[in-house]
Amino acid sequence: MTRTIGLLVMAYGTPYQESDIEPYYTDIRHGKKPTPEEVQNLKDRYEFIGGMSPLARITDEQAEALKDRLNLMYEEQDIEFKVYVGLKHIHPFIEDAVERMHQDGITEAITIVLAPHFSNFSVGSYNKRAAKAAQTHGIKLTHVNSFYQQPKFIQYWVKQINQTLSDIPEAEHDRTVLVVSAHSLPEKMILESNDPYPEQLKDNTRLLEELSNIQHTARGWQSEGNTGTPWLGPDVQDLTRSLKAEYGYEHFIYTPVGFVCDHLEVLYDNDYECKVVCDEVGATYHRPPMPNTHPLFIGAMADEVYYVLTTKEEDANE
Ligand code: FEC
Repeated sequence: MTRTIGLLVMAYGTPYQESDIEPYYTDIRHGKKPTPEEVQNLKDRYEFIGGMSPLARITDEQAEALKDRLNLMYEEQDIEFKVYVGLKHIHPFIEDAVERMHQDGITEAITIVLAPHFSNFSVGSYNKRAAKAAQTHGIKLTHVNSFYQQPKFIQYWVKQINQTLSDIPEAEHDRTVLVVSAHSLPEKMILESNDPYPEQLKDNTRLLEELSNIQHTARGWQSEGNTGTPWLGPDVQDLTRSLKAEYGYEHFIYTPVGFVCDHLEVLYDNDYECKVVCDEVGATYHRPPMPNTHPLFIGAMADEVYYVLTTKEEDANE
């Protein structure tokens, strides 16, 4: 008999239309309404990237592609994955997705967040919500916590970095720097809880440095919020200015590896804000394509799911 495993794919979520922007922002702020100026500022950023974000569409495409890939991998074992998308800040919320799994008679599921690095405040908080909802329905959950170390994930970015480098004249490679970044988080939360997030970005950067043809790398944080408290730094824009001042780099290649697709934080924070700084300091801005549904990226997540499920079954058999 075919064994069915729920595949709960969790992601940040984005407004579907302009009228969703205020409630979405309020949800991000844990129920605290943003001011009209803050809402307008966010509306302007969405407007700048062409209206709404492509995130909703790409999240669904990534989830479908992952399900298809897993079903191929597990075909011979007579296991079928059924996919459910659950979002953090807009419908379908994580809890809605778990509810649908229950209605469909799912009793076991694997969860994955579309974010490669683990922080208690990002992936950890998605997992907690999923676990709480699953518990009420007696669904057994297994979590993928991070997948940045998966060889295919690293291969994806190495390939993109080398491709971008090949568009830069070889004589200028020594004056080219790779800026590897992830979403910033409030520093206090991270430092006080000994969170693995900064260490994982460091390790990710090391792997790219070792395996690609790049000669110079720097690590930075991006898209920080406005909470009046310090966030993890350096911010990629400040970093660009200081690298230019100290080393005189002429080319900046940005790889926001903490994100997995085209969305506001990349299309605005990198493609607009970092580009403005590059223009200002007289350097050339480069940003390789995001993973989206690239087979290496989907393969990396599928391999991590396979690894986690296999390890779990081995543990259960011991
Ligand atoms: O619509 C889109 O295309 C963009 C979606 C989007 C993604 C994303 C990823 C992460 N965030 C993380 C943490 C925070 C913290 C705050 C915060 C604020 C915002 C705002 C928008 C937004 N985030 Fe986000 N984030 C995305 C969108 N994020 C919009 C509100 C306006 C602004 O600050 O720009 C601060 C909350 C506060 O003000 O108190 C903290 C983390 C990630 C990466 C992991 C993940 O995807 O979950 C961490 C995509």
